[in-house]
Amino acid sequence: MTVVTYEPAGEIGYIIVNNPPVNALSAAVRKGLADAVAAFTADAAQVAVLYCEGRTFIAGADISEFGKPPVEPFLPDVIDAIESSAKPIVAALHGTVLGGGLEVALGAHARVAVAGTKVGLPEVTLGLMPGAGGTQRLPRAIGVEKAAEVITSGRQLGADEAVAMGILDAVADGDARGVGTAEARQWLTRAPRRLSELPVPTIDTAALDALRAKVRNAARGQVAQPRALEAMIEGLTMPFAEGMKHERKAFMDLMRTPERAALIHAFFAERASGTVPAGVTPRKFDRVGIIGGGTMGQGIAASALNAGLDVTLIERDQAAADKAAAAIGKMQDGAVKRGKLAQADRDAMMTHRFRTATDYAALSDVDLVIEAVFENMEVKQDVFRELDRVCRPGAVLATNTSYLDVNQIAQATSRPADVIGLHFFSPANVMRLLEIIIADATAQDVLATAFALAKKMGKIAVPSGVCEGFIGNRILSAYRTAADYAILDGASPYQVDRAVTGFGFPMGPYQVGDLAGLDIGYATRQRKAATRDPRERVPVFADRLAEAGRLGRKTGRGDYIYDDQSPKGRPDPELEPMVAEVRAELGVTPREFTDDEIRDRYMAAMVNESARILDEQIAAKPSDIDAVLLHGYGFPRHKGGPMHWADAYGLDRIVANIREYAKADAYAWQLSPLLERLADTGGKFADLNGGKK
Ligand code: T1G
Repeated sequence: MTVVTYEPAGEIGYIIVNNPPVNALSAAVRKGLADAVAAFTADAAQVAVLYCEGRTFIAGADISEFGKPPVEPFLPDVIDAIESSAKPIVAALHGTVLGGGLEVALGAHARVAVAGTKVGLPEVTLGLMPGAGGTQRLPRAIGVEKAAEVITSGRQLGADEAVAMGILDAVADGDARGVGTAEARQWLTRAPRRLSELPVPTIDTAALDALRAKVRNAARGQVAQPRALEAMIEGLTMPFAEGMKHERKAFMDLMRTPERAALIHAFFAERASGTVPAGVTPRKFDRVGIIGGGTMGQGIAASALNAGLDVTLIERDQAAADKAAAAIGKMQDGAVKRGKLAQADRDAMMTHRFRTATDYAALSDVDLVIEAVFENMEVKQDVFRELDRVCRPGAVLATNTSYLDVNQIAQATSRPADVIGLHFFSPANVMRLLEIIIADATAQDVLATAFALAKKMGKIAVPSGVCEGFIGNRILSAYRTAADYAILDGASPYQVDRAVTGFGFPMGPYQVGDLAGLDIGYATRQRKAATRDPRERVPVFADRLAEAGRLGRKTGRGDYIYDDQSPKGRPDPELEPMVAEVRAELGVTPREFTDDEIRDRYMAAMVNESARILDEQIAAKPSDIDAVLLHGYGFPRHKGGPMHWADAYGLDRIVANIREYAKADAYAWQLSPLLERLADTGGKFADLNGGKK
């Protein structure tokens, strides 16, 4: 397929890119652009319009080419050919013009956009930096400080902001070809205007130092942001051509970093997880019923409303229904304040697409119901028996349970094929992760409906089989237990949190526990006590805290103390003596831990449980587990997720660690046969991703 064509049309010629799905700058597109510029040069046309077919102007370099040997023509050379043209080339933009796409536009002599277009240089989010002139042309167009902010944040800018900044010349209504043609007519008698020929703007060193500090703080262990900033500044001290070479060298250095490999892995992992089963048509899901107006029900309702769906929320009485409605309205008011939602749209949504009821009969014609009531099997089974009675045939019946057996819930109905699990993460209108729990009887078109709902909601959908905790919470339980055992053996919760945040997590397990509430873990341990294997060690200190009413932030004390003096929590001097007392009761002689050992144990537990989940086919592939940990549990994105990290760290090292730990506690450290097999054969988790990009 021809991905770039040149269309002569009298005094204005058209360079048209058509490389679905996002006009990425593959080798063929780069070659096609170079050929099209040559054809324009030879043509009688006075001005050319460069635009794209499909949903967006060029959205960047072709990420699937990264890590492979680079193929000519290289992008900087193609952009140089565009900018060097003796006749003006107008870039007409639409969609999301990102990375190399914006760099191509910066090489053109004018840049106009269709209303609604977004632009950006997101390379740092991939562990890279602009590598085709972005760090040298953008500062010449908008000044150093603004260019530095755009490049190191990697954020997307709306067209109006981009015009105000000087990145774009104009925004207009219409389609790209039309908007570009109108602009081209203004250039019929003008000479090309080249950004590379503009003088280097002065650099305010004070502002720059402030930005350097901000970038260092924000980057938190990442290398791309600081490197991009320094490469830009250094390049600007050189003539343009030298600056370009300097940029390219820095770009290629970053291309070789493990952070870049991890971030590209994460990019594809989150896109490879939730695909609709081939050839299966999803059922309708325009009208959604939600059972339960608590925190989860409210968040799910807001997410469904934001996706354009019609929502009926059921609560047990009018007061509870009104409270839920008020809370959802407030969430949408927040979206209006943040500029994410127009007031009129907010009012229309809450008036026409949202309602509450206290009688299940209100659900008689909905297409899909999401139950979000108390996490108790009997309560949920009662709800599903009622749904089975009132919902129309073919309605999808979903539970938001975070760990209960979806098969048992399905068996409470006469239509188990219509039952599925949709495990949202709180707050459900913010967190993108959605675990789709496939029960034994779940029909394929019900599964397809769940994936289609997730896509409409902008969720990252990951399929999971039925087990306690599904994928994320089951793995969380494993690495949380490893942390608790380190405490029993001598470490402090504060050291564990420091070691884990030092690895890159935003919070450690004890900070997370205090936030979620220590009563949750306590209730789980109580629930399991009767069937617990006697070899399993119990974090008695955690029970002591809960039994003392120290439940974390919500009671002002948990593992940390929370008060006006330290709203984010400070260590509690009473904690370590209490833990020491527990160790004495258990006859444990405490020992020192290094942060590295804590991290190794934490990660070994995470990887080992992940391998078990893969072996039991609860998760479909390792990159799905990465997507879950990245989007639901704060795993540092520049490490790619536990599976990608484990491959880089070395499966043989992890297996050796587990075998060492098992000498002291064989029950806790039972090595996954899959992990052992991979390590023994030099395999990697990546080998199990089914060839996905
Ligand atoms: N390269 C290859 N494939 C890409 C791609 C890219 N840049 N962007 C998207 N895709 C694929 C994606 O994998 C998916 O494939 C499909 O397109 C739809 O994507 C030189 C070096 C553009 C905002 O970082 O942010 O330029 O799963 O599901 O939600 O300095 O894709 O269908 O097979 O995300 O509508 C800079 C990355 C690269 C943009 C669209 N560019 N992409 O979002 O669709 S580095 C980026 C996005 C660079 C230069 C440097 C989003 C999107 P499949 P999607 P979407």
